[in-house]
Amino acid sequence: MSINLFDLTGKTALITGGVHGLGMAMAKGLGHAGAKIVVNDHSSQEAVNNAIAEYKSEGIEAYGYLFDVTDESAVIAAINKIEVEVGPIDILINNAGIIKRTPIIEMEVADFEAVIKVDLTGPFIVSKNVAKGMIQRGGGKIINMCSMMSELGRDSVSAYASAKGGLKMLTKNMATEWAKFNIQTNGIGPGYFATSQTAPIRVNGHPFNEFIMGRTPAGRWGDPDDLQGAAIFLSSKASDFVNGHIVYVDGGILATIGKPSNED
Ligand code: GCO
Repeated sequence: MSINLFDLTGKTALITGGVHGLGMAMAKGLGHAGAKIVVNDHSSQEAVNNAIAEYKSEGIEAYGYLFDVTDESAVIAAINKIEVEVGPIDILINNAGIIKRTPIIEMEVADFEAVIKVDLTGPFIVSKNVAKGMIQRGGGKIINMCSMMSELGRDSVSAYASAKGGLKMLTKNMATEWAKFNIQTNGIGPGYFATSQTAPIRVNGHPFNEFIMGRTPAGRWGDPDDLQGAAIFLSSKASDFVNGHIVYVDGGILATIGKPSNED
C-alpha cells in the first residue's frame, strides 16, 4: 500500500497574515496538498475577503478571520471561534510580520518594540494558545517564519533581525517543550523573495537588487511558490521526527561568503 507522506487531507491549517505574499503562497501549497486553510488579517476585512475569494478560485476550502496576533484575548477568542466553525487547528504557520528599516541610531524605541511585538511576541502568543489544543489532541505542527536575519545582520533592520533571531531560538524552545506531546515545531527561513515587503529594495537599478543578485548563488530573487515544498514537508507526516530545525530556502545565500562582483 503506497502512503503519501505529504498528504494534508483532513487537516486544518492556520496561516497568520496569509492574505498575501509568502503566507498566501504557502497556504496555497498546503491547500493543494489537501488542507483546509484559515487565514487572518489584523484589521482589513477587505483583504480577508479578497484572499478567501482567491483561495476558492483555486478550489481551496478557505476561511478568514480578523484578529491581531499581539492581542492575546483576541487570539484566544479567534482560536475558539475557528475550532468551532472550521475545526481543530492541526497546523500553525506563524507568518504575520512587519519590518521597519531604520538605522539603530535613528530608530525610535517605540518602532523597535513594535517590530518585536508583532514578529516575536505574536508567534509566542498564537503558538502558546494553539498548542494547548494540540497537546489535548495528541499532536500538531508549528512552523515559525524566520529569515536570513535569523542568522545575519544587515544595515537598518536591527529590530527585524532581533525579532527573527529570537524567533529562531523560540522555535527551538517550543520544540524542546512540546516534542513530547508529538508537536513538531520548526522554522522556515526565506532568503530574499519577490514580495511587497521587499519591493522597495528590489527595483531594477537599486543597489540592493544588484547586491542580492550577486550574493545569491541561484542568481535570482525567490518566487513565493518556492516556499511551498518546505511548508508542506514541515506540515506533513514526512517531518514527524523533525524538531527545532530552521529550513533555509535561500538560493544558497547562507552557504557562501559570496564572490567579487567581477567574477562570473
Ligand atoms: C531586508 C529584507 C529581508 C527579507 C527577508 C530575508 O530588508 O533585508 O526585507 O528582511 O525580507 O526577511 O530573509
